[in-house]
Amino acid sequence: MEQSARPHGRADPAAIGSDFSEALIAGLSAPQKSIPSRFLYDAAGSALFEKITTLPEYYPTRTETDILRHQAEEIAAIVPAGAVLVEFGSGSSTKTELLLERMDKLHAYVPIDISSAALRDAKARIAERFPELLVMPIEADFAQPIVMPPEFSARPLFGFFPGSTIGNLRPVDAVALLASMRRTLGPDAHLIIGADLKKNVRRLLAAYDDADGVTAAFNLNLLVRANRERGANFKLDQFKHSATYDMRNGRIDMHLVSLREQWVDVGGHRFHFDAGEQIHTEHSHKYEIEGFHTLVSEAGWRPQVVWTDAERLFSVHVLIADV
Ligand code: AVJ
Repeated sequence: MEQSARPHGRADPAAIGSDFSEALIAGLSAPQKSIPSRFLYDAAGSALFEKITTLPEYYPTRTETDILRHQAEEIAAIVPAGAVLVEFGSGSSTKTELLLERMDKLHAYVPIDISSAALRDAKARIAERFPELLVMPIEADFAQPIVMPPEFSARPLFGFFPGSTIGNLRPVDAVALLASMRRTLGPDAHLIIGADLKKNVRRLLAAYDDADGVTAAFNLNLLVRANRERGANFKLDQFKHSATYDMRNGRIDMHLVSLREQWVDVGGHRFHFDAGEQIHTEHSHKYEIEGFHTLVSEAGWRPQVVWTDAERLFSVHVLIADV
């Protein structure tokens, strides 16, 4: 909200806090309780997610990184000289370096993230490693429309949206986001995007409910955060992590399950939980390549290339803006 009005400015921490407050109250007041998945990523949550990416069960990060490493040369060949690489939700920008290594004719790199700390660290590291490259971070929520710096408007823009983050959105919302990215990037744009693939259900469930309980801690951190930031009194041992696969919608659903009947206070509101009642916390959609192609087409993108790994666990697509 605030961020979109000032795409180059600082996000207002108070606005972000009240955003969490409002989302929490609204989400817990609905008949099906929920907390939006974007709130998983405070400092502690981001650190837990980084740990998830190294777990043996969590194949997406490692597999996508391997695909990008293998195809970096080919991707770089598609990017015209003088282009600008725009990354949506750049975080630590680790995967980006694999591409930047090959893109020696790139004019600028524009990482977009809501975390000013992540942007500062990424900018310092990348500027040091690629001294010729102009790095121009934008502190913003990529889910909001973003205005590119006008000096880039005549240049070919290359979007980069790895991590299968698109999978967190319901298909209608995914189409809306992809269409908004197309508007942000302009008429001659490309988009490199990662999408997790449908596979054996046991493998999927293990990736979202690992043996060490890191994903459980990542999910429960939402309640830790509500207690710390919003003065809530969730008892952490009275909720448990759950991950299930919804076959019909082709997605993993994460929930926090109340282990007994209880009341919880959150910022002056009281919420009742039945024993076994669930708070929905994340969707993670899995695609077939054809289905993903249909989805991107609805948002005005044309599939140009797709790469997968030998086990067909994950897919990386290059899309072109349709005229
Ligand atoms: C960061 C959205 C790709 O859906 O796999 C990891 C987040 N959730 N384990 C995903 C996540 C549980 C992740 N994404």
